Amino acid sequence: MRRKKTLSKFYRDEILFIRHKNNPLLTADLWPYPVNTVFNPAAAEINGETLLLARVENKFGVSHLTTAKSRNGISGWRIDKSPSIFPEPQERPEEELGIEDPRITYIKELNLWAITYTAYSLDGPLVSLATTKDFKTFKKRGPILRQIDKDAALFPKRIGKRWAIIHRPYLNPSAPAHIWISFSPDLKHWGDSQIIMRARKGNAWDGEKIGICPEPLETPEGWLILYHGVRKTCSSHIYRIGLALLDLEKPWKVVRRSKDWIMTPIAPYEMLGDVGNVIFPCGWIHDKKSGIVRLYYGGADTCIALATAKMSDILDYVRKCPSQ
Ligand code: BMA
Repeated sequence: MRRKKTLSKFYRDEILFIRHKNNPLLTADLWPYPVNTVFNPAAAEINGETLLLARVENKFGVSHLTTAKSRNGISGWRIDKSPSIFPEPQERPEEELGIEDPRITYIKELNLWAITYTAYSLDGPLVSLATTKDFKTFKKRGPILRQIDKDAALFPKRIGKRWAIIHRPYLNPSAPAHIWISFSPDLKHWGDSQIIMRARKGNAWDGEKIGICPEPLETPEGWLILYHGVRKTCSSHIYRIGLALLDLEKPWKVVRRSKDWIMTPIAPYEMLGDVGNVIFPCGWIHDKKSGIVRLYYGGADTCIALATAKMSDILDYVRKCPSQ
């Protein structure tokens, strides 16, 4: 492994993604207004800058989404003085308990950014969609999947004639939860749903439930997806991440899936916080010039951190993962 001595401490899980020495990049005390925690950000590149859409939890316990921008994606963050997307329970009862965990997909055909996020209703989580052309004004399009569901990310282009989304419904709260795919002719009506990846059983790192992290990335090898896997322990849960590759034309077919996790909570800011032992990425940016993938994630439901890897190393790794 090539690693400069000047970087931060080496963590035993750093086979691919290396944590940035400035971690955590963003915390509640940097926010321009009083908040409890900032975490699980989606990411986009806009006008040559990195934009994060962070989940921000207020001191009551309800979350909204706020943008932060930086020229290099590491430092010099300019955080919006007020929330970008906030719950509006009067008009949208599904947002009563807040909005959480966004994922951003740029849809070239429509020349807009699509943001899928969890709308927390009194009866559980739903997947809602908002769109924007500039991250200044947002159009909320309401819940798009009808059942209790979360961890959804859209593909950036049609698969055949239809749009596709990866998501994680809760069909049985006492059974493991799996990753599904659904299709739509218009981004509004979704169907043809099927399970594409199951939580593994028992003590596996991804034995309890799994969900997609950021949006799928198109690569020559297939759709690259990062997913979080949850293991239930006697005292709590551990949120780790793994990789999978989906067939380019038939993304309901998993071609490769990592057997082991590729990153586990091990840094202090991932182990200690409001919910310890959690890494939860919702955004990544592939810089095609340098070949580097910047992964933005929440640490312990408390802060925002960055880890980087070379796309060529990620593809080398996933190519060697077991075929499915
Ligand atoms: C999940 C989501 C995430 C959170 C994680 C760990 O179910 O709610 O937002 O980071 O739990 O608490």
